[in-house]
Amino acid sequence: MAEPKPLVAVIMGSKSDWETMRQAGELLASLGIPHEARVLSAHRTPAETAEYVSQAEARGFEVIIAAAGGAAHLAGVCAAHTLLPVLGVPMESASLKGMDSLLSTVQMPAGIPVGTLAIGPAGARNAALLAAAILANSRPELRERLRSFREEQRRKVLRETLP
Ligand code: RP5
Repeated sequence: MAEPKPLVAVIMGSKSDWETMRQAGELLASLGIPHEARVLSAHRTPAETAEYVSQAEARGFEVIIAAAGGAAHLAGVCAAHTLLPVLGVPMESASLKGMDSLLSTVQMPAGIPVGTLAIGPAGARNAALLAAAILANSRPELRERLRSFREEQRRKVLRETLP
C-alpha cells in the first residue's frame, strides 16, 4: 500500500538539530500524522529552502515546523515563502543557551507570522502538538487522539508518587 502523503514538514537548519527535533517526529508519528523531516538551512542552502517551502502547499503539506539555532532565520524565511502556518522551534545553542535562537525566531516583523515555541525539546514536542491541533480542526479522529494524549498525560501526573 502507498505511504500516506505527509501533512507536516519538519525542517531543521542542521543535522545537529536532529537529536532535539526527532522528538517532534516521534510525537507526530505516535498521533498517526504523516510527516517528512529534512535538513535545510536559511543560510547554507537558501535557494533549496525557498524552493522546498514554495512547493510545500502544492505537495499537500498543511503545517511547517522549522527549527534552527543561533542566528536562527529558518522559520522566518519559511514563513516568507508560504501561506501555510509555520511553527518555529529555537534550538538550544552552546554559546547563548538558545536565547539567540529564541529572539531570532520570535521577533518577526508584522505581516509575516511565525508561531514560536519554547527553546529545545519542550518546543519540539509542543510544535508537534500544535501542528496536531491545527490539523485536528478538520479531522475529528485526530481530535480524539489528541484528547486521549491529554488524558494519558493527566493520569500519568496523578499516578506520581513522591519519596
Ligand atoms: C543553525 O546553526 C542550525 O540550525 C544549528 O542549530 C546551528 C549550528 O549548526 P551546525 O554548525 O551544528 O551545523 O543553522
